[in-house]
Amino acid sequence: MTRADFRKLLETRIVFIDGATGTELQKKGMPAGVCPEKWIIDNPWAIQELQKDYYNSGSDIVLAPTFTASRIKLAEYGLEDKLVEMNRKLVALTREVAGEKGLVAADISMTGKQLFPLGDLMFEDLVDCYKEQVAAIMQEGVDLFVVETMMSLQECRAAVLAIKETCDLPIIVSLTFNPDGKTLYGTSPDTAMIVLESMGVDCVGMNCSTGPEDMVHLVEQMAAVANIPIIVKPNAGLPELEDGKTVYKMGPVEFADACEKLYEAGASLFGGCCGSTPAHISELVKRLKNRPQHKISYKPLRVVTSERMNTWIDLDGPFMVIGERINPTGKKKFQASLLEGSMEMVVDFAREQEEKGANILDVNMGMNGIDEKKMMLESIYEVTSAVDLPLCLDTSHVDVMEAALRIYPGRALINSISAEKEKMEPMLALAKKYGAMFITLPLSGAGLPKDIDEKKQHIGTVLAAAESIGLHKEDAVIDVLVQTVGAEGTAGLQCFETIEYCKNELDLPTVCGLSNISFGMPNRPYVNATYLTIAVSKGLTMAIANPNQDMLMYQAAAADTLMNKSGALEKYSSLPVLETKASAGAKATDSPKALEAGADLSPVAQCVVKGKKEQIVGEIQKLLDAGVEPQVIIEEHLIKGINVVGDLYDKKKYFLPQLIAGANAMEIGMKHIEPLLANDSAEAKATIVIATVEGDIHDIGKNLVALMLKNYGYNVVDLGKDVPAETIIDKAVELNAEFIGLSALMTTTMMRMDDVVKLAKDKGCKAQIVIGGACINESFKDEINADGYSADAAECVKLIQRLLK
Ligand code: THG
Repeated sequence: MTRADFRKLLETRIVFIDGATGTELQKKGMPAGVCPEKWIIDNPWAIQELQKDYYNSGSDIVLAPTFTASRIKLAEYGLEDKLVEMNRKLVALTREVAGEKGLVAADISMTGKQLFPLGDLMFEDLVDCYKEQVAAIMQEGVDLFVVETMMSLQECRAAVLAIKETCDLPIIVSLTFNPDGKTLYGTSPDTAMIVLESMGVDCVGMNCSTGPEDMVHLVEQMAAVANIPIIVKPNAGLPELEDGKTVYKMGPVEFADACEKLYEAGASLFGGCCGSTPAHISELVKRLKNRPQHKISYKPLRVVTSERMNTWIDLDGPFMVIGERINPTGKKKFQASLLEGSMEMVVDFAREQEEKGANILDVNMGMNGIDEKKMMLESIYEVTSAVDLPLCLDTSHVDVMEAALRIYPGRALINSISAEKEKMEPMLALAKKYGAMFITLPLSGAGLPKDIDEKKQHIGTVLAAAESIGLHKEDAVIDVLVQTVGAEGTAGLQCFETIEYCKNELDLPTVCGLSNISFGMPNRPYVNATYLTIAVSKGLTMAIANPNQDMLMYQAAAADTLMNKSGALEKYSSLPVLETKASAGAKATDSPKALEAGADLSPVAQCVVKGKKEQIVGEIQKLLDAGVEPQVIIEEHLIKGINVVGDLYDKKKYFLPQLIAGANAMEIGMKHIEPLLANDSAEAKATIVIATVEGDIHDIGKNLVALMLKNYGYNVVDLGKDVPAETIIDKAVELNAEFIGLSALMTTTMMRMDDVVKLAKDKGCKAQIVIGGACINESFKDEINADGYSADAAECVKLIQRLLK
């Protein structure tokens, strides 16, 4: 099936995909803990019976069960050498059932390994892993690809690139959202939609995680930014436990009722996930098949994103700043530190600019003596871990730009594309492939334009070339190309005219490198700020500038206020009061954002809050040198800091990356202090034996819990993942542990927790047992008679403290 055919099908009518595979195969006898792909191949009747039922229930598309047949996953069962053979067989089985009945989709999902920098899987290795599976599937042939149950937007991007670089089939991407409405990594539905539709994905949506009712507002968020259809594949309600089995109690009628609400919210393609059955699909088809398909009206996407934040570019909105500081030009100290390979200043600049109100951060690593590509990638990893802001990737080298766009986990702003033919075409092709916005520089190979007419001509050239390859006018931001007024008296006037032309005649946003205007002049801040004020009045959308200059930021906010832009007065009024009179270089007191992130804390605590692993040891040493007791440093500084991190995480101001960064910084601090405690009476508060239960190989959450508990002074013995009950209990008995901590991510392995509780009783193990994991809740804890449950690592610390009393 071509992408055009797929689009046409989805324009014509509501389309149906299949229901659950995993829970249905379990009913047919698939035991827990086996490699599902292997079991299916050994018992082909089971999947074929089920697939036939789905087609007969009205599914247009049925998934081949290639869900986890990637090299990384198969290697967990020692089956990686059988990858090609297994994928081909799984597709062939499905094609045999499909015949003329309907379409066959390949199914791709998570590998269970975390991407760098949180984990150690490199992006390109993940792309290659998916490519290998896609190529194997293509040997047999399918109609389309479904990338589903994805918890990470960046992993979705890797799968999409792998598919697009192997074939031209339609792609559906479906993510899993937590009850808070975000992915595990803090991505919102609208961000996921923006990033993936910009990359040319044909249909985006969600599956698993919750029942259908909880998906309604998530679908609405996607629909607000969607230029492509939305898929929903909800579970049949929330999982409940009955007689040791996970059950989904929502029946077909109730399920279809709820799916009607999802239709109203804007979904176009329907199916089911865990707990749904052919009967659910039947009822769904009966209910929705004659409903008219949604007409998707074009929504301009003038927006860039990180993994956790959208920044909309609004022609009439408040003036925006692209922070310029991550650029070695003219900064001797920064250059020296980059030459040494240090990323410390990059991270400091990123944090400082975010605090000072930048909306986007420019990253430029152009300087002699360093490997620009390598440093660009390192900077992106560091900056995207440290702050939430979207990035503007600033390089004139096509190869550096492509490397950067591949690993950037959002929708970037390309800086920049000029009308120079040899570079324009490959750069525009990158914008298209990676779904980026781009800054157009009205320059050609012949040098600076001599007048505004030549600028207009260059702008026209780039826009026409962009539109000819399917980019939209709304993907472009125009640089007005500021020259210094010190050398050319009309430099300011020329810019003002270009700004007005872009805004009023082209309806396009503008940007400029602000400080260029005053190059070579004395008292530059006055020229910059005055230029800015006039430019804002003419309609300049944003500038690349240093947000650490209060005069600039205050004057921009004042200009917005005087232009009566919406919200500007409130924003200006809420800026911190400056200590001295507003003058060049005056420093503002703490910005509201800084206060929020615990700016009133000690430097050591701040290092934890901000995840400053490079500085924490130095700050601790200062306290030690001043005679502060090690125990006091732990209690009054480190723990205070990690409490703030936990608190910000609870309030959804921090997400997983910041939580990990904080815990890691604290661990480094603790390691520095630990030797000094040796002779002290500071004994560990309690011993906790922790493990992921047998059959389950997920350990992200478990590792985080272990790290947090260690940081709070507990003696944590981590037995790893896939640990048999015997091993856990024997260890707890041997160490006379006060607690056992158990983790399980999958509904298929949660019952192993019950085994541990029972075995503890049998063996007279006195440890209190606390449990957690994606599928676990308070009622499951009661069901198996465990002693405690916590939803995340921060809560687990509180739970242990409570149980200790
Ligand atoms: N248009 C677009 N992109 C751009 C520019 C532009 N990117 C690069 C540049 N111009 C904007 N960025 C900078 C970065 C640093 C400086 C100026 C512009 C700078 N550096 C100081 C110096 O040279 O003395 C150091 C000052 C400091 O310590 O901050 O001024 O026009 N699309």
